[in-house]
Amino acid sequence: MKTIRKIGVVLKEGCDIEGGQFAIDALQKHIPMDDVVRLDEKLIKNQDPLYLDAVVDLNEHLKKSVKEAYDRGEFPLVFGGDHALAIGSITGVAQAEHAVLWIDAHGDCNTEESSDSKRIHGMPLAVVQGHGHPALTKLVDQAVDSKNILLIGIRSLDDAEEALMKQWGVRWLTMEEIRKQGLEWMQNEVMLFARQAKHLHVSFDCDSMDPMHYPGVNTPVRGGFVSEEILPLLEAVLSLDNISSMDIVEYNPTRDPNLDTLYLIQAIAKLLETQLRRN
Ligand SMILES: [Mn+2]
Repeated sequence: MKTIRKIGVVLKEGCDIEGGQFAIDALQKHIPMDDVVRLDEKLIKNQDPLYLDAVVDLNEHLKKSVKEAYDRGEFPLVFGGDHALAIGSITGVAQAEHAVLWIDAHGDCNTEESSDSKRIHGMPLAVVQGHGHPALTKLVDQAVDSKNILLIGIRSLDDAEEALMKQWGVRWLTMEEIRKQGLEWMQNEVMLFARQAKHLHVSFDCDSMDPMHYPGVNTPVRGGFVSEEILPLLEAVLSLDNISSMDIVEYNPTRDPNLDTLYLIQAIAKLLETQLRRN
């Protein structure tokens, strides 16, 4: 079986929301990390896009750490921290025909031009396709082909972002469609997509979940998944032998008083371990 390399990323500067910086400290009490990547404090300064230098530097380090693990035959499992870290977690593994399953309330396909907030955590999926600020796209050795991306759980897209996603040919399933067509339909669509991938990275944003049950996130959006819906899907996806890597992001422990979100993250990490053992 593949060894999992658990990498914690201390990062809130991609979203600039208080509390996210404590995610790894909180998670470490339940999930010991093999490696922790932190920001270079000297580089934290207000910029456009927000905290660009610090986020670039952190992703350079993360990319290296992920790539080293991957090249050793390990499975990089990255915890965070805001979603800007997916730039490093994906560029560290991406090869030709790499596919990405993106589970999120948001599209994360903004560029510094389309974004109103200028927060980099709304940009990582654009960056890994090779779009966006040159300081970010310079991390991309192998761009992910837009046709090899599927987003699910979507219920908050900016207009300009949606136009870009259409233009690039990215496919996404909104929460509205999922509710209308049913969970079985979603699972079939996801499995059709996941099975044809040569290599598959799974990016799990905790805000894909319903904040009524899982409040521990930076940018909650009403009407997400419950665990009974997402765990069976992940169980099926993570059992595929083309799974290369995963990240679990946007945990904010200061908004998780009963640790519901933390226990979900722990359950997903356990699930991955179980499924990799079977492979
Ligand atoms: Mn996200």
